[in-house]
Amino acid sequence: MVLKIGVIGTGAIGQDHIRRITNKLSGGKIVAVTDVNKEQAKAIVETQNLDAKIYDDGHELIKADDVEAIVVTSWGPTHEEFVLAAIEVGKPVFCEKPLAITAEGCKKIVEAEIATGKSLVQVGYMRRYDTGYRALKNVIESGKIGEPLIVHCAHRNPTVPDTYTGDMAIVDTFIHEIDVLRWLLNDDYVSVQIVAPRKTSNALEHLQDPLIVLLETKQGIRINAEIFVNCQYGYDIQCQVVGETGIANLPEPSSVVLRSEAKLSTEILVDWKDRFIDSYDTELQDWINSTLKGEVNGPTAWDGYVAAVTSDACLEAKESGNIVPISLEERPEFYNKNLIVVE
Ligand code: NAI
Ligand code: NAD
Ligand code: ISE
Repeated sequence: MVLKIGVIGTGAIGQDHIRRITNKLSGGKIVAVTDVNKEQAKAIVETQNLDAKIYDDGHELIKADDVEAIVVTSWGPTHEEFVLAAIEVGKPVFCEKPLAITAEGCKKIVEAEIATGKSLVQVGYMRRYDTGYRALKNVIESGKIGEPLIVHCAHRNPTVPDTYTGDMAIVDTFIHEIDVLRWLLNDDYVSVQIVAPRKTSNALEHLQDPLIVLLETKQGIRINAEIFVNCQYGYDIQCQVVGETGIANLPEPSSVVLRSEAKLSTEILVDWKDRFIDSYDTELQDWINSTLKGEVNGPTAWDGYVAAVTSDACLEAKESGNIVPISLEERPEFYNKNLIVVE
């Protein structure tokens, strides 16, 4: 069986997802695309030789009879309307992060999905599919380092475009840590504080970069995370868990160890596309497979909502400098069946 997919947003990641579904993965076929930049949508249809119709807008694509499932890869602020429209017609939807840019928007999606009684939404938090994060989770759960006490992490991008706003450090960048750390620790957050160190001279005028985020979890685990989006030297994701009896580090991406010119060195990646390339493949293959079975196996709309509640609190903490509480309601029963299993 082949899942007929429509893609909304043919920018950087939309094109990547189209290429992987078309050339690398099995069980999915791109039958429809749309983008506010129509030329860009046409270009991907041509270069990939897709047998796909180009729609004028996302809503027409969602309603099209031959579109069975939707991938939303347009800009973050547009996600909410497209996911709600897909739910309204009962079609499964894979939405890139963030699910919506506010907790209120995500809540509407959660309520609409529950009202249909069907699991329809998966959010693009691909780090849960990363072999490194999965290995780290297995170590924590094996008890080899005792109970986790502290987590040190860093999310570093070499540079960001001029369009990158101050809030994007949280809603676009740090949102990955927000999701993956609660999954890794099997915990939720209770408070956040954000402090600003000396600003790098490489950041644009409007941007405070880097930032240090201090999160506390329900179990009392303390997380300190650096967000540094103009670090220049590479795309670098670090995560170290300090436990009662040992320390566990996220594995570095594999790279040839080079002895040359009196140096022992390994390369550092520079692009997010390469760092998590395998995770995107695994994530979308899992989405296609589970969608064909009428299930959602990956991060749910509830996970998207929790990430947004947390990122709202982070934005407040960034603005005020205060310790901001994070309060969540109980997870609805509807989402208990979707808990991802790590092999
Ligand atoms: P992009 O700017 O390259 O692409 C977005 C595309 O969406 C553009 O082509 C734009 O014209 C189109 N678009 C915007 N609004 C639209 C609308 N209403 N209807 C149709 N098309 C519309 O951005 P990029 O980097 O591809 O990011 C897209 C999304 O993917 C964002 O939500 C971002 O957070 C997420 N993303 C996720 C990553 C991950 O690691 N999971 C990595 C990069 C992006
Ligand atoms: P992008 O700007 O390259 O692409 C976005 C595309 O959406 C653009 O082509 C734009 O024209 C189109 N678009 C915007 N509004 C639209 C609309 N209403 N209808 C149709 N098309 C519309 O951005 P990107 O880097 O591809 O990011 C897209 C999304 O993917 C973002 O939500 C981003 O957070 C997410 N993303 C996730 C990861 C990840 O690691 N999971 C990485 C990058 C981006
Ligand atoms: C981008 O949208 C991503 O999702 C990348 O993973 C992240 O590193 C980057 O900072 C975001 O802008």
